[in-house]
Amino acid sequence: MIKAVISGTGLYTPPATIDNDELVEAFNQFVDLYNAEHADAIEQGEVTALQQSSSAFIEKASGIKRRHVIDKEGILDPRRMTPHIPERSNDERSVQCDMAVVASEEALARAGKTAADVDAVIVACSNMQRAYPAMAIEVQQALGIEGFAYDMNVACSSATFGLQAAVNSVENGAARSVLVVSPEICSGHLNFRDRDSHFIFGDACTAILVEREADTRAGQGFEILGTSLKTKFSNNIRNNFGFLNRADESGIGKPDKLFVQEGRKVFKEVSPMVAQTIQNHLGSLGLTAGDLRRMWLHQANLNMNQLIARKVLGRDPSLDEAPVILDEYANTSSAGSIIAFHKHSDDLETGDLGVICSFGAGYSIGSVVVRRR
Ligand code: CO8
Repeated sequence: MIKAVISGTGLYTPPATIDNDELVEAFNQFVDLYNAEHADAIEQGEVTALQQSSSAFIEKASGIKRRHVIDKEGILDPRRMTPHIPERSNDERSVQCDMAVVASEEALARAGKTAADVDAVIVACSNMQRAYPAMAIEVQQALGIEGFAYDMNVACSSATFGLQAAVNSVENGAARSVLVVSPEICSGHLNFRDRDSHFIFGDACTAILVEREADTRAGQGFEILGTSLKTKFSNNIRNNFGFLNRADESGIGKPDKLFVQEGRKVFKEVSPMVAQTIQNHLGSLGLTAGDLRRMWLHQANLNMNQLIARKVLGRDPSLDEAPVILDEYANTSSAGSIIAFHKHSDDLETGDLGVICSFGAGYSIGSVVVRRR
């Protein structure tokens, strides 16, 4: 039987950062402008005054300290509050493709492979910057890969669902190796005017190379012991942006065409589902939580990750057991758990077990159990 391994990972981190104080300062300037512009309506009770944001709340509620973004100026302009990412001509590479190429080249280099060794590309992320042609086919062309490519979107769980698709393709012989790339431009679909969520997301791109074990060096990378996916429909994380928006003008400009969520409900409903999914997955592989050396969890909220790890392990996790990158990156949707894996896996020793687990809109949960070779 063909076995699949993760032989290399890559990461593109946009150079621009916004810390909480900068973000809050811009938000509060926007609030002052808004409240001044609507002063009469607010006084007459027709409009609700907006409230200021606070860095202390953001760090306490989420653990986020800063985020990397494609464009800083547009987000921090209180009259704009949206990244400025100029459209490119059809003859130029798209922004997502540029990010994907950098992350993929690092994954290939770390695996010691070239484009000629790869048969497929999956671009798996929350938002594609266009409907078609598939972003993955553009990335395939940019990297010079033969074979096939396709896009998939399962929100924050896109990368782990993409990993399962890659494992399937490798193990059933459809491809020798597959690149799973997650170019997340979360700032493009974040409402920076919404106090409840303006701090949540950042931008980044990850890439993972999944190969046949037989094509890799002994001791290289991670054996994939199994993947387990779970979905359950929920409206608590939703984005109604889509191609039918133009067919009903009454919806244009409504906030639901960007990311919206019931954060508290998500926290309460998703955390136990994730812990259960990981435990069930380990059980199906004949393993227990005590066998785990590390958990690379989706990076949305620090308190949520600590709760999930506590439920799985039966005690508080150490930072070494459940590493955190969301303080630096915020929530980068599907890239988050892979960034944690990319940055915190080189120190594992042969035989060490870990789980990559993402969770988010859908609801969707993806668990991937790996063993250091
Ligand atoms: N500053 C100051 N005070 C604030 C702020 C703020 N910015 N925001 C809210 N408050 C206030 C509230 O008004 C409230 O006040 P009061 O108690 O008087 O009513 C108080 O603070 C508490 O508010 P919340 O109950 O909302 O705060 P929580 O403690 O629940 O924290 C979180 C909010 C951080 C959002 C938390 O609920 C959370 O992280 N939940 C989980 C969210 C999650 O994991 N979501 C996953 C989404 S990711 C995904 O799948 C998306 C994929 C698509 C990506 C697309 C990119 C855009």
